Amino acid sequence: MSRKPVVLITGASGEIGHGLIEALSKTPDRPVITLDLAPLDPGLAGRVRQHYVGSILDPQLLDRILAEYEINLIFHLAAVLSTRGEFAPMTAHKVNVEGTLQMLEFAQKEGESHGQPVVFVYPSSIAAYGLPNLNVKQQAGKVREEQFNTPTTMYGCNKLYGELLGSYYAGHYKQLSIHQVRGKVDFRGLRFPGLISAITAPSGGTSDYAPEMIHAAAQGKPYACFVRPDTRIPFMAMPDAVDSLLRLAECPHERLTRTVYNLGAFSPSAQEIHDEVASAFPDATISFQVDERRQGIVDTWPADVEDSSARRDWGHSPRFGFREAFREYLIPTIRERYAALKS
Ligand code: AKB
Repeated sequence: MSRKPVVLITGASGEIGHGLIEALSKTPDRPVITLDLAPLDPGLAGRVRQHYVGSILDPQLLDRILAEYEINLIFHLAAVLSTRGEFAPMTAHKVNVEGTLQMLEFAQKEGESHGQPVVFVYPSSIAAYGLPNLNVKQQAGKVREEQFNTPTTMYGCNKLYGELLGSYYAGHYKQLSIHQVRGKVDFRGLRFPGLISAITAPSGGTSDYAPEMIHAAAQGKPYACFVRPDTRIPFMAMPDAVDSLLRLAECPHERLTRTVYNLGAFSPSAQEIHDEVASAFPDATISFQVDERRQGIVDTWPADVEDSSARRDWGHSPRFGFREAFREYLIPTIRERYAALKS
């Protein structure tokens, strides 16, 4: 009996999943199956072949999926983000590390069963960095992949280890075994900056102040930004994040020179984000009420990242800079969305 070839997305009900499902559904020759603890948004459910409500930590569920489908591409999006992870570090470890390990083992079994490497796309994060203090952050400029790999959050530690696990599965899995079982997982990681979507609002992250500020202003709600106005970290508009996932997934393996890539797009301060939002929504009430503990996390993340490897190897090329992201994507789409919800 032959299994059906599909793409698998874990954590599909989250922010990235939303955009990714929409993009993948435009190429019907690549059917998608999804897995998440939550049901899919009704607007997306019709775009996937099958949605499994369940956990990446449930081996029986993974076995069922393996029995039914032939999977050659996995987008492993399921994760507990940096703020939530500090309230529940054991849960973060379970989902982010044990869950990733289960999914890598799943990819290995899939690869062994159909004989082809399974491309495993893994969103990592700027949280994988840990700069020791603000002085070093200001001096560091654009941080390269191998610098400051000393994260201070549970999520950052989990993501960095997830990258290492992926490299292990890709290059050294069971290296002492007499039978050659290596090379069945083609692991590809991207260190995303903070992401901003016009369609969905994030939850559980520490870069959330940017999207929260815009979504609050568009709904006429007051917003207290929890970081200082001079805080600077890299951000990216969601369509560029989705585009980069697809580009990296499609890139021929021989063109890749690393297993994990930095991705940059724009790097505004919180004050610059405030100014852009306030000029689009002049009635917005935005204040700065610094939460020192969340500020402490953002201060360990780089102000900008060096992403020339991604640009050279697989053509990372974000469409939106700071002003375009706001003026051509975020503001018009968010306006339209909340106007439609009102009517
Ligand atoms: C978070 O804030 O935890 C995430 C991230 C930067 O990975 N958005």
